[in-house]
Amino acid sequence: MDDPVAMHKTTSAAPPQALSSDEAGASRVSAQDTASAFDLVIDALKLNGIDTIYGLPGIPISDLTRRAQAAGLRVISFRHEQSAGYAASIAGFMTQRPGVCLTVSAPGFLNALTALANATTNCFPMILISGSSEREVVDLQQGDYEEMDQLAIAKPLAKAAFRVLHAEDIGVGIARAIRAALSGRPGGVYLDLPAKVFAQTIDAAVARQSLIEVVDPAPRQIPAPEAVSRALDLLKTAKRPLIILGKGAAYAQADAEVRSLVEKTGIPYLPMSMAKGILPDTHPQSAAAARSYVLPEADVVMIIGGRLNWLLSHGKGKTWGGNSPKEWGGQRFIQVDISPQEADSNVRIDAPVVGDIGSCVSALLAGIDSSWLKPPAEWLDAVSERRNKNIAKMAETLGKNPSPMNFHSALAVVRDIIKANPDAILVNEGANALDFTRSIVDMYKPRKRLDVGTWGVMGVGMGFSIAAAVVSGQQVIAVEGDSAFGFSGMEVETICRYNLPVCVVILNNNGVYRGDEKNPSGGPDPSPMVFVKNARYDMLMQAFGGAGVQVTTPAELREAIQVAFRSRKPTLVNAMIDETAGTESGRITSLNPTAKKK
Ligand SMILES: Cc1ncc(C[n+]2csc(CCOP(=O)(O)OP(=O)(O)O)c2C)c(N)n1
Ligand SMILES: [Mg+2]
Repeated sequence: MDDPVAMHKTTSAAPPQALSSDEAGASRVSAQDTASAFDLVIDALKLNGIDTIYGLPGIPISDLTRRAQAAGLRVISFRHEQSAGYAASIAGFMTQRPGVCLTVSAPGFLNALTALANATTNCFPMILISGSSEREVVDLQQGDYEEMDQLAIAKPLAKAAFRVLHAEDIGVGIARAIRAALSGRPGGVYLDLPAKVFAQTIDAAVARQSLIEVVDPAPRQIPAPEAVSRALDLLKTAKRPLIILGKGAAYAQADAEVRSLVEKTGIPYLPMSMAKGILPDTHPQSAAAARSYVLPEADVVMIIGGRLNWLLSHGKGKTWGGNSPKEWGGQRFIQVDISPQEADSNVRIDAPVVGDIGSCVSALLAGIDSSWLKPPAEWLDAVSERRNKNIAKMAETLGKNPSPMNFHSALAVVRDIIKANPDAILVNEGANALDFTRSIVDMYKPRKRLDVGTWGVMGVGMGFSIAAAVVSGQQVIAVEGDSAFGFSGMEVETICRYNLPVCVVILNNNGVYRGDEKNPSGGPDPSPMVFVKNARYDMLMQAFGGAGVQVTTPAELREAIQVAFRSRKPTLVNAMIDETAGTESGRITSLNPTAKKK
């Protein structure tokens, strides 16, 4: 790396529009040089190992994007800030370094705010840096260009929010943002940089002094020994134990330890969506295909890096064997989590183990020796029986080749492709397009499945795909509902511009959930649930020089994806799916309020 604290030479408060290659270098500073706020931001990021900015330029940050690129940072410039924000957040999840998103003031900031809030909700480390207007004018509400009190608006949606008013505080501001994003439970952080700051220059020696290389930004948190013993004691009493792996376990990158814990205890496990692949989904202890059996039947449940939120029916109700939606099923819970506030959020946690997942799992493993008894055979056999039955049933469904193609026959192809290319990253959003992909497509490696997460948010698709390709260099396949794709579809231009190995597969059923709905009034407008029939999304990719293919059969779909993977060319496969094949809201129909029927 270049000398990270070396400042770039600046001559005036209004920086030049383009940097000469001479100015791009970072280590030609003499004692009388000054440093601009732009330089300080760039050097503070570089000093902390941040090598990519996801953003969208404009006043007051255009020159920051140019200078960052000149200084060797990778700057990925998007068509909409929301996609840039989602990209930054998933880069944070994949790398354990905060993903940085850079936007202009008010509207640009607001466009990225959804992604910041989503990052906080999903515990992805991200820093949103936005330029902002004159403090004095904003506070008196005098109507500045893009006036908005951004810090106040970001605060309730972010894990932390900071503002820097003086160039010499940029080092501290970025250090605080990095620590806040990464330490403890990760989340989204907002950093407000008013335009006036960018115009400042300070003495280079002062600037150099002001930068902070953050030491140990995500310190290990070792669990208390008594908490570990309490958990192991409870686990030993179990007749029907179950382990649930959440995406926190994937984030922790403690893959070998988690696998070892599952295998040494012999306990069946369920991976949450983004935890798929920590152990291969084909692992004999995976109970994913017997989910509706193991949740109500388990007596002791150890949840690792996951939350008992709606995705797990709040740990109670019929899913867990309770007689009514509020009734507990009687399970006893061990919860391994980085946050001491997580336990008891929904049901009683008998054994909370608080610490970082790697340290907690290692501590649990240390208490498991060769005398550890595997769960009773009766339980393991019962789980296996359900699992094998459901897998056989699924194989039968996947073996069919209906015309028109449906979700199953299309996803059987994607399943084979991922099996043959386990390093490929699968991005996934939609309703039916999401739920069927999650249950049909097995993952073999950790952090390869990136999806709508805790909120079930649409619009992450292209941002996640771009960041996944940028961060990993691996082939990306984005399986998208046609509605889901629409939220970020214009980013196919970004994919083409950076020539990224992204293959977008749209499961096109002409609408939200289904494409066959009619206007109930009989009027000329289409139903709110449907789109233009047989839309040619493939031509959108062609417009920017990528490959666009329309397919109607599994064989054509297979060929199109294989060509995309071989060429690593930006590709969009428009896969036409039976428009009657989906169900309302996919698997979460029950959450959709409808007027009570008489
Ligand atoms: C930001 C956002 N807006 C709206 C929704 C509501 N919603 C959930 S799934 C979905 C689209 C489902 O259609 P599609 O992506 O085509 O999937 P399909 O079920 O048709 O396969 C929508 C709009 C959402 N989850 N997030
Ligand atoms: Mg659809």
